[in-house]
Amino acid sequence: MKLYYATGTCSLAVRIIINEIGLHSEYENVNLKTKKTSTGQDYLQINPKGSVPVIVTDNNEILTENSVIQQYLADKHHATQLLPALGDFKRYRVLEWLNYISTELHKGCGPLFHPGVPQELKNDIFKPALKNKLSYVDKNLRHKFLLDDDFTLPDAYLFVILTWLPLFKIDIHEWPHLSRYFSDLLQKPTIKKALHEEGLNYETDKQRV
Ligand SMILES: N[C@@H](CCC(=O)N[C@@H](CS)C(=O)NCC(=O)O)C(=O)O
Repeated sequence: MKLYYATGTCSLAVRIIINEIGLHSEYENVNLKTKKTSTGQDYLQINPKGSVPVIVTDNNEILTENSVIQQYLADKHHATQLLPALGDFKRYRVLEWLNYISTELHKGCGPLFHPGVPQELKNDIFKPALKNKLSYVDKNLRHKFLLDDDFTLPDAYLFVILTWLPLFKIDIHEWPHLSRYFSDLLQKPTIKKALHEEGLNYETDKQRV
């Protein structure tokens, strides 16, 4: 299997899931600006959408879309601790969060990353909208992870989004539960491994805002 990724982007969530399941994978970095991979391939030939993550399965299938890749990996490897089996209602709670994080939180960050969006619009519209959604998550984070004491697929995805907040000058300490959750996740061995593999270090709170 191979993961096409870009450092610190949402593809990091797939890497965390690969580590959680204990899979062996190759990794190839993608330059999202030039759409060239680190071995010089034209990335648009691999994924015409131009985005990461992409996996190439052992059967040479190319699979795109973060949430779907995560589901595929968990199902294929029977990682029911990350995504409960069909028929278990908790599966749909996990998918409910996964979808929320993908469509509301992740895509809510899009305009804040976009250099063409005027700062005023970012400050007046997009930042408050994202903060409202973070408040919603914070209110629901009464336990260790999103779904009680079990680390599941959306926790990996949420973790990655939380690493982006300093880029938007959003201070995670506004939300006590989210802040505690993020600090705990930074200590999780599979996340530490993923960060190390991508040469990232979000260790100290002081660096973050
Ligand atoms: N619909 C895709 C979107 C993934 C996405 O937004 N990836 C970003 C990195 S976090 C990206 O590759 N952006 C560059 C681009 O789309 O050209 C998914 O859910 O996997």
